[in-house]
Amino acid sequence: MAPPDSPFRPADSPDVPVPSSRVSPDEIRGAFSHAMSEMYRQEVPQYGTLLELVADINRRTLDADPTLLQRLDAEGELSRLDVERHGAIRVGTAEELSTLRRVFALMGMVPVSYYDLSEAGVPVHSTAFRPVDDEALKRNPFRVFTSLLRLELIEDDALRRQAASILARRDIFTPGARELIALGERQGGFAPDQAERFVTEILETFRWHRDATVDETTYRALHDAHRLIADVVCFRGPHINHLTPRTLDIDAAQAAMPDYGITPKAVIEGPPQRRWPILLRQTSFKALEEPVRFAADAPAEDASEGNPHQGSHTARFGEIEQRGMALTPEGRARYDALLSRSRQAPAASDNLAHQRHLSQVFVEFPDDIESIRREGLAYFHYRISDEGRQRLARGDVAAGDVDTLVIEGWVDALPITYEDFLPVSAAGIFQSNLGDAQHQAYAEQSNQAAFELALGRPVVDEFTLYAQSQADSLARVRHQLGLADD
Ligand code: OOG
Ligand code: NI
Repeated sequence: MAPPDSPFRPADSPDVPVPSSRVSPDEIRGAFSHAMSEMYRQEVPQYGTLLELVADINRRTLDADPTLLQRLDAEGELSRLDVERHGAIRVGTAEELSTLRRVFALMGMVPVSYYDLSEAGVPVHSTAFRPVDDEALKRNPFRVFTSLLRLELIEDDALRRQAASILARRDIFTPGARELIALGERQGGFAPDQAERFVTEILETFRWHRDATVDETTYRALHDAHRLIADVVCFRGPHINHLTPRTLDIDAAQAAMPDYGITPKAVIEGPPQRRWPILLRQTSFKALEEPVRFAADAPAEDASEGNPHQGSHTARFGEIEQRGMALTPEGRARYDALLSRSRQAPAASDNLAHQRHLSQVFVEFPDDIESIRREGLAYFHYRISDEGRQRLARGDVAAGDVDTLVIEGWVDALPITYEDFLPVSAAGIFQSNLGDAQHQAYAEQSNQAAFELALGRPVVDEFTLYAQSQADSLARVRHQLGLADD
């Protein structure tokens, strides 16, 4: 049994015999996400301010829009709103990435999608670890955008070898974490006290360490190759670099940031404001300059400039996001085409002008829910409507395909929330933290096969997940209406 002060309740999952009081992965993920948020609040106080801002905006938005409140409630999204966030980390080796894959699996998170950031001049490729089934997403949709450094993109041979050997010497996991990972895998889960220790030990991997593992000369050399390379290679672990709460009105949040003492990046990434939000819109504040201490063997000539070991590093920032509906490949292709058309004009430096321009370009993307659904641009959950229930009780008989059922009012169609990321936006977020000087392009192609080899398994295709979730809901509703499959 759980000790009396344990935050975990044993899950009732008779399928896993050892230990009998297994904690569900959903609960571990929830506890981990909470612990990470508390740690980041201590490390980056502006993150706490951001949480307050988002809570204020969300409260105001829901007060002003009862329909939205009702819709989020119907979709089971109201309860997850306050705990919902994503984080991001960057790792240096295949072993680090594949061990994280095992860690996240114990929290019910799997790698979804492959993102190539090298096109945007950032020497990493990435995936997002997240829960995938509808129930787990409702409980806590915590996601971690996880990037692997592509050492092969460092041109200088000697520097590349040096970076590799520095990375080979570190272990980003505590011995306790390694033991617990193996134990959790052997048992197929954790007892409450083990789960608690697991969360505590894994948190250490994401902690900020102001002591760099390298001297200043090495840091400079790696930093000059790319600022991100220094961030990944020179520290003990992959410190969490941002945690992003979900706002219901990102335009209001962006506008309110200065009132809370936060300076946002110039423009909101992603699609424009719409009546029916699609995909993902994001904004961030710039990375903080934080003091670091370099390792002792700094070159002697630096000694004349006071303490040779002090320096600073900028990596950690804040971000907020607004999530809309998940698009089908067809919808996504239209989004990508419109976004790239919007980027042909010179970039606007203020957000209002940027949003005006985007909105003009995006008039071509339907903004009423029935057109979006009928044209197959987004994914939906189908549910029997209140009306449908009453008709069934009266003995009425439903017939027809899904469109007919929706039109005749038997079935409600609720858009499925987008749970993933957008590479162009991610590049914009990375870039806003790299300073304008670093806009290099990499000739190297994207390399999903190499990424998956490092990860130790293929990534899951996001479209397959949304399509399956939609198909499941449709099958369920047809069954409830006494109909054969579509
Ligand atoms: C990740 C940036 C991508 C997002 O929200 O698109 C990201 C990073 O800076 O490590 O988090
Ligand atoms: Ni992010």
